[in-house]
Amino acid sequence: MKPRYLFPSDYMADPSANVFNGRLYIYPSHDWDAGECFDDDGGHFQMRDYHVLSFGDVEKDEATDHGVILDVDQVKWAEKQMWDNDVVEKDGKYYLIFSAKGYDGVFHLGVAVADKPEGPFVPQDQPIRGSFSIDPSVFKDDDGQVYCYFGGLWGGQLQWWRPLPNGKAPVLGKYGEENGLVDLGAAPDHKGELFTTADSPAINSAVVRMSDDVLQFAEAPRALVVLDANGEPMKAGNPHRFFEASWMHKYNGKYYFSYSTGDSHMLCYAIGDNPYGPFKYQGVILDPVVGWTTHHSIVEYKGQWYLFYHDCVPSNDVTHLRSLKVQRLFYNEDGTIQKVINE
Ligand code: FUB
Repeated sequence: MKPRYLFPSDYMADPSANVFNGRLYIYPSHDWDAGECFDDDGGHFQMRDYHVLSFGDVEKDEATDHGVILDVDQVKWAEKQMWDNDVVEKDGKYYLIFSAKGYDGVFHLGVAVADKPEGPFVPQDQPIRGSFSIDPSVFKDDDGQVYCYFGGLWGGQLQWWRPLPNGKAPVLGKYGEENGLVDLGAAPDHKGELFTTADSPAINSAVVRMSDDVLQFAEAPRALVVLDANGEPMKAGNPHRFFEASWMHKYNGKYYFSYSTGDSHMLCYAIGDNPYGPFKYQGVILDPVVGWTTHHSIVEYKGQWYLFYHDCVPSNDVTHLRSLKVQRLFYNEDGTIQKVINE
């Protein structure tokens, strides 16, 4: 199968693919050019709403666009920048977990609930207590527990977080020890090593178990550690270190954490034995595509595994306007993922 653009009639990105009731649903970010100039913090990504797309045959069918499922004007706490989202089903309800910037200038995660995968989704009045940063991916394990993986550097503000010791309850607030957010002030130079040196441990993504009603964190977020080939936490100077776009899937009983390396533009993955890790780095799934960002999801549908991602070839606007793509994904016998070639 050649890589396939999934929705040529509009610009969308950050595809979170899920199979609900035997049908494939994609929850993307909805790109548009709001006239904001490009900056390294993603200030040009001024997305306002989410659509959901669905497919019977994802290799052949045109997307069914179910329309707007949530608009920033419906969300009391969110001012702007409706970035990546994902949906999980629990006990017959569908929970959209999304990232947006609040009136406090901080990215938080919110929840909106629906009776059907295509919505309508009704948002909660407040963000998740103690939530921060961007790019939530929600994963339901075989025992029914739901975990949220999230975080993004630079404009995604993950560098403001310092993980709390396990067991401390998160508290809503901008900064302070209670929720693990530390005010580091304005980043002096994002292209530096983010308040660390190349030999310091990389800044980790976050993982947290959700409450049974999927509306709150059930615990304080924990650091998700990716180990390098030496079994050491990956270093900040490693081009394969985490940056954003967390995704979790399970294959043959193992936990596969995949992510974007951001400024080095790769999709990479690591394997662990449980939802919290640690995860051992395995390799690159996708080399850099045309565009400033890379983002993805991995899902099995009708007996075939797929990689969903985006690039900027159709728009030729490498910063603002991204297009959704799909391609088949294969495993080797030892459980490693075969690199996907984008051509
Ligand atoms: O879509 C806005 C941001 O761009 C996402 O949150 C990042 O993962 C990157 O794709």
